Amino acid sequence: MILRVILALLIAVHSSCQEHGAFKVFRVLPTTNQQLLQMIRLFETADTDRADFWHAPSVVNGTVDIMVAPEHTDQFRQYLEKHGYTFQVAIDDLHKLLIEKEGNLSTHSNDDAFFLKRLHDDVGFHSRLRMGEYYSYSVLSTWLERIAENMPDIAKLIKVGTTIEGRDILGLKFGKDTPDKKIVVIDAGIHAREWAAIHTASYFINLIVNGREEDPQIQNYLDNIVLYIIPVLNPDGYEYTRTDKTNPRARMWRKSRSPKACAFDGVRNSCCMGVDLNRNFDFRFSEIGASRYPCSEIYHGPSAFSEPESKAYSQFLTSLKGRLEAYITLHSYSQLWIYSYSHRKFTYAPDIEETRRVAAKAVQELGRMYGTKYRHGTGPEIIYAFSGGSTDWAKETLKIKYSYTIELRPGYEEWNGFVLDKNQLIPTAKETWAGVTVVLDEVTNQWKSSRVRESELSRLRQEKCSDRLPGCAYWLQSSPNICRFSQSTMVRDCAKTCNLCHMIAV
Ligand code: 0X9
Ligand code: ZN
Repeated sequence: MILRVILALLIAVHSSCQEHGAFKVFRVLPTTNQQLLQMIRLFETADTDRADFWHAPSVVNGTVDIMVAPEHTDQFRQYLEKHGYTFQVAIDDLHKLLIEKEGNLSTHSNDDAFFLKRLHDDVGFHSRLRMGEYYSYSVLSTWLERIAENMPDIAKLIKVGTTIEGRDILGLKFGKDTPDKKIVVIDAGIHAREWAAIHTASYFINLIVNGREEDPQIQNYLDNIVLYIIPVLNPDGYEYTRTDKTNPRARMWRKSRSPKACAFDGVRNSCCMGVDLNRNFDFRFSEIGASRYPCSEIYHGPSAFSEPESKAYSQFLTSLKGRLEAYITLHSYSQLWIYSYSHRKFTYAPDIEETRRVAAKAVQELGRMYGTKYRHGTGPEIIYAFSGGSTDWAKETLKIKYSYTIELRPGYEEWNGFVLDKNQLIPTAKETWAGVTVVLDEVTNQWKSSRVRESELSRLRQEKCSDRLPGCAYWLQSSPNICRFSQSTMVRDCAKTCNLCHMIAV
């Protein structure tokens, strides 16, 4: 009898393991050009449900990590062997690893209820969210709403748009807006599984809201720039990754949750949900490093800005055109500070020197905190080429001075990059903030010195402003429009009488 019970238990445990399955992560090393091209082709055509690439294949002898579903691991191994790949199994049981790493993190609805209660606590509003944890989108949204309600002098709630499943894409706008101030936008979570990025953006909000009184640097930003932070650009995808936090299929979801689309791949007609929103921007749409197959995790969607999330976001960024000085998007992982352009090697915007200078400084500053090593460069130079991303679109279309993609910890070679150790979450956010402040300081200081220059110029102009000829008052009386119609002559001869001091060359 006892034996039968044990046996039944063993079968139950075994089948429950089978259910979640032994998802494996293969580390593959393409050693020839042919193998690299084959991997790229697989990356662009593979069904995410079978083989989910954690990195795009980029160079010969560069490793590629691929998560493979339990029912396909044997077949995949045979495929690698048949084509002579060098490979190893980097993670033998991803489900088990997720339980170990994230199993006890607060991602449950009970915790949500606890935090929602706390955010609405009648004793008083608690703006401080405990960091080092992950929160549901509903907790994060309520938190943002409550900050805006309770601190209207420093933060305003903004709604960027609505997702395909009807969620509001929310963010906060910090700093008093005046038309001459420069704007910086920071976002995260365009890729659902990159939780460390969402945590980092939330950390920034927490820091600004709760640290501003002790930190003169933050106060300086609040006084001199307008800063938008949108912590989750793809909330549908994020919520999906939380549905079953130890099931790799859910937790490792990357795309949005748009309805199924189908395409014939030469063998069968495959239909899948979701679009990679960072392939859906109107920058060389679908040209490279993106896929036309809906089951691929880099599916670019039917057309540029076909998705409500990317469309709304592009409209939001466009509405800031002219004042938008920096745009930073947080991703994970690989420890990279990336700038434009991503579609081809050695292709830059005209202000590349300045872009590079600030990136180098940011990476240096970031590393000073814990010694974390970042590399900087354009995508194709340091990782891989792709098109349709938000920063390239913003750089080209909106002519933003500083447009950066940051790939957070851990480094490229880590074996479980999307599942960051819990104790690394806060350090990751802290060091990233140190890097980001380099960009914020540039924007703030440049604006301040341009204001000083402006006021110095206007003082000089007032000093120099006079009439060169004696008849100015008489001319103005007899032809009231003369200042406007003969402006350049009048700036030279009658600047004072015509009120044209601001046009004097100094
Ligand atoms: O591929 C992406 O969309 C981003 N990387 S991620 O691993 N987070 O998915 C951005 C890639 C950065 N830029 C280039 N590779 N050019
Ligand atoms: Zn990403």
